[in-house]
Amino acid sequence: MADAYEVNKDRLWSTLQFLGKIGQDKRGGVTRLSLTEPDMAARAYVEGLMKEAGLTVRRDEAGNLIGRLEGDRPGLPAVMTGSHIDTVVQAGIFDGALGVLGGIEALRTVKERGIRHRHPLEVVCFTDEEGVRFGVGYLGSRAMAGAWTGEWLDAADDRGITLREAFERAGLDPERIANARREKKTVKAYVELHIEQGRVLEERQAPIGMATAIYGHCWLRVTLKGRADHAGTTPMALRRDPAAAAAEALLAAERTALRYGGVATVGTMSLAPGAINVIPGEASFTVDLRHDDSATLQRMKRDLCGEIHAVCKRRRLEPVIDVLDEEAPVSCGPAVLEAIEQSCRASGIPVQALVCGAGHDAAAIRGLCEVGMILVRSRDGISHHPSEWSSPDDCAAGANVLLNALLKLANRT
Ligand code: HGY
Ligand code: MN
Ligand code: MN
Repeated sequence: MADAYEVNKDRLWSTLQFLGKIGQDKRGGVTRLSLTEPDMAARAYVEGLMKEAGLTVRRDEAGNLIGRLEGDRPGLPAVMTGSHIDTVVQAGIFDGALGVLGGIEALRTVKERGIRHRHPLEVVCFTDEEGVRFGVGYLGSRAMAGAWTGEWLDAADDRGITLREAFERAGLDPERIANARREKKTVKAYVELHIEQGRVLEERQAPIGMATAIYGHCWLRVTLKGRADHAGTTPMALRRDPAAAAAEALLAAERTALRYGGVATVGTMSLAPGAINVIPGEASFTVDLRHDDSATLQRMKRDLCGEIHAVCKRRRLEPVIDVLDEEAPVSCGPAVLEAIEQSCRASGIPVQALVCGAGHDAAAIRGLCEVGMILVRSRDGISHHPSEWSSPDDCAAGANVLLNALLKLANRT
């Protein structure tokens, strides 16, 4: 086996640019929320690319697109790669897309070059990794790993469309999503290529990184109910103002993150009824808590909820705190780490180990097999933003490391 195979860099870059035009948002960036029309158009493009690459393609009950290349021993468990093409709002064009298109490019290169491999190779385009539309992420990867729960089907987006309806409109049967579950014996390992979305690699002047662990997250929706009233005639001492309480809660989230060395984000907030001269009756906001240690993440959640309740007691408000989504931190597996390290060395790329602050489908697939991640440098560390960017050279370098890591895993029993 050659030391280090290389993908077709220009072809990878042109597919990234083409996919990046699907779901362009007139406010800037791309918006391809899960199972919306732009997402479905992007899926059709990806399915066509998988077929063009000579892969057998199937869509599982969760809508995951799975491109497969049989190996010399079809009965062996698959070595899998993949990622997502759904995005956040006004996103960049690399988040998730690089992992799906880089995986297709890697398998296409194996096919074109007739490179032998024992285990089957698969590339997966997972359904709804981001969770932005319905408040629950990793839907496709969790379904594949057997962690699907039907409760999610009643989650609704901001137009009141439920996840159930969205699956039905996409031609999927909501009652059969759990059947996407795969047996552990059918998958050997999973390696995901993804942009770093942070600034560590740029600070180290390194094009490629290897994740050793992936942060866990806890998503909360907090609703504070007070009493709407007149902005002019209501004395400050008589107010039950949820907006002021929300401001205290936001600062409590920031303090909690700093106290535990994690991160906390309030990314959405709304006030009702929402008029300049009306004291709000209700404030609603979400909190995204993250840490690379499970027990610490739970302490962050417990502390913050306690502080919110204390603020509300003092201000005579009623808090409702819903846990929307939780995923524990995961460690990357030794066999995958070794394959990535060897693959970096074969390409003459220094190995840069780092913990991944962003969440990925790999965290859910850890329930199925060993996982690992190859990270590609992000310019200025920016992501979830239209100016998210990685260079053609770095993207190709990441896909080359992926290609050779997959082959190493697929040629060992
Ligand atoms: O939120 C995340 O870290 C990822 O983009 N889903
Ligand atoms: Mn993302
Ligand atoms: Mn992503």
